[in-house]
Amino acid sequence: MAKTPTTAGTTALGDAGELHQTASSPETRTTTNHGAPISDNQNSLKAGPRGSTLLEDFILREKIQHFDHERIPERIVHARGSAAHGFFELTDSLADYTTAKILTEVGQKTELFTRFSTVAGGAGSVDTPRDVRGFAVKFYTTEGNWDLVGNNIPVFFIQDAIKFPDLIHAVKMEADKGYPQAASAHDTFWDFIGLMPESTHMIMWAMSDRAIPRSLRMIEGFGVNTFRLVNAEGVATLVKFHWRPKLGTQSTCWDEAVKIAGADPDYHRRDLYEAIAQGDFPEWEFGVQLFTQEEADALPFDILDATKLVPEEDYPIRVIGRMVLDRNPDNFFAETEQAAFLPTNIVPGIDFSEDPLLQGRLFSYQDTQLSRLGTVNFHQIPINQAKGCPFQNFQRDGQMQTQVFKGRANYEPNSLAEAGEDGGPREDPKGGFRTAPVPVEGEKVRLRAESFADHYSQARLFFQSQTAPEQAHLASAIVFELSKVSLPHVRERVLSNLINVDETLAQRVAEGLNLPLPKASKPAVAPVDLEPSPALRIIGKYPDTLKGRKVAILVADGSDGAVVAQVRKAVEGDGGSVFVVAPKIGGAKLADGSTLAADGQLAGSPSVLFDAVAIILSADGCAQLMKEGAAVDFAKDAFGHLKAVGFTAEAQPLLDKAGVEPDEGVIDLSSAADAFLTPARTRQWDREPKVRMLA
Ligand code: HDE
Repeated sequence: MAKTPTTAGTTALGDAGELHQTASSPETRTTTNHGAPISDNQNSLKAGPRGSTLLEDFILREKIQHFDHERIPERIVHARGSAAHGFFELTDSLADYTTAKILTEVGQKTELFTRFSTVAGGAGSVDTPRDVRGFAVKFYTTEGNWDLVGNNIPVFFIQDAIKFPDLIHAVKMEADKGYPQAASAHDTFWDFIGLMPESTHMIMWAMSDRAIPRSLRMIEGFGVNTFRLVNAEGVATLVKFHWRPKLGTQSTCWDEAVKIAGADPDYHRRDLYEAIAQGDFPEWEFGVQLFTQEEADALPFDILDATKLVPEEDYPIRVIGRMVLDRNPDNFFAETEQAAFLPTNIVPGIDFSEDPLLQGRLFSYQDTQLSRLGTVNFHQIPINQAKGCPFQNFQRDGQMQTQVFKGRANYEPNSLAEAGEDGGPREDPKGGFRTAPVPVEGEKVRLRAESFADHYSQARLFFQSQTAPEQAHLASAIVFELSKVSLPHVRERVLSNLINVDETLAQRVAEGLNLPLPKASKPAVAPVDLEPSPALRIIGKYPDTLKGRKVAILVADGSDGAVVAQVRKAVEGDGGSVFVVAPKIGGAKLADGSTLAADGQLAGSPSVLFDAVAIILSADGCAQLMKEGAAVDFAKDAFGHLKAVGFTAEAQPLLDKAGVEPDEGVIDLSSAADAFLTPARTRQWDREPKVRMLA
């Protein structure tokens, strides 16, 4: 509809000031990217009030053009991620082993930026698929940036970088179909895995509960590849890096993770952001396993093989520091998206190993940033800049150069200083990065060392080290994944390989698929039994508090406020947080006539989002909620996902309808509210056989 022009260039509707705020001073006004002030950010320039729009409108063109180019290519792997700023504090010096200041100056706090990610899904995929989690830390040290680009699983699928593109092509959505997104449960992934026995150990981890974490605050981190530390005498020590979460390693149930994907696709991102925003800062211990070359040579596998781990029981982790994440990014794109992690970002005193997976990584990350961030100058983006120290050299120009260099010294050697000019930076033979003098020998060959040939012993070690429920979850996960595989020969090959891991596991998976067990495949090296490693379990290692855990209290009109207050006090007293769920967001009218505001509406706050639930209802409230599917599911899922369910006696009919049966995790809240805390701190593993048929 035509609008009446009021002044030239504006209309009654668009007249700045009528419908929106305008600038009150030059400091607050909107400008173009080149600084010209904008008078009207609501209307394009037209030939008359009803158009056409004029090509002359540089403000419109600049704004639309910038928008058109807002997206950059997403990471080819690890596209979906969430990050935070924080610091590292050294508590124990490794001065005997390294000159790196970050590992020798006790008490020193180093700024860092940590990005967690899933691997297979795109940037817009969900947070809770079954997947490995990336755990990438950029330390802004005083000797340059050190990036420890790790995962939440200590081993990897392949031994040589040359297989990486194949692995990733196989796991990503299938090339012809464009699905499945963020899922390994499909033909091409399992086809590759079946043909690549070296991946079997990692498959054990990826099918375990570690691949469906409860929170990014509750995952372990591993450098995976072996590195070296180099001391002042030039002596090198082999090292593996570890992160251990203060909140313990905690996971979801598989069917719960699937439901969370729908209920809150940003479940992990939100959890991390909110925890930090509330001052509940996630924290990890940092530890190392150290080996001399002789010790490494004596191990029954090759320390350069990234499909192997060194059991903690044999080489304990020495905790030397801590990481605290205490600040959310201000801008997701500028920081989290543009962060470029590079295993080649290393500092004097730390060095690489010859691990052929790591060697390929040393090329890949630098290279991929060029297509993703578009220029060799990506190190100048604020999040990537070396903040702990100056950076200077004679590299010049390139797209998006932001540094304005002075003088003419842009080459080396130069003698300009002799003429009183600035001659620029120089190499530092003493303090500069030096590669450890590791001997190398041999002919040029495309071969895999024989010491890499045992693909099954550690897969067996992992499976046999798990508790019974964890073994059942692992077997069921493989059944789930192979049930999504449509090619019978692919399923069969995986089963043949699994026999080499553990015959009972293969048998359970075969039964879960209702398929006969084929003959075992022939391993390159016969697997051996190793001493079980309890450190590889998760169950039994939950911390003994509600710290980091979230309890939902379901209320409706007529609920007893005193019981709500009691539960809140107990939960918060134990370090947990409370989230009130009510049928309506405005809250519920309690028995005493007061209104309790809700944190979430029932339909949008299913129990899968919480660690335990307290269902506090009056008889009337219960009668109403019996007719609400979301309420029945709330109780049913909490029970099914092995959570503590606290309830008032009046809520019993809802529990009956939901199939909640009495057990040690189902607590009448009229008993001491504290009785609810013990089961709320963990999951009720004993309940599982009642609610789920596991392989
Ligand atoms: Fe990566 N990996 N990777 N990777 N990786 C990338 O680099 C690659 C591997 C890991 O939050 C890419 O900047 C090769 C192991 C993390 O931004 C790319 C090989 C481990 C992240 C790349 C591996 C990792 C990446 C894609 C086999 C655990 C996300 C975007 C030799 C130790 C970092 C990017 C972030 C990202 C290559 C194997 C961890 C393509 C070639 C093993 C946490 O360069």
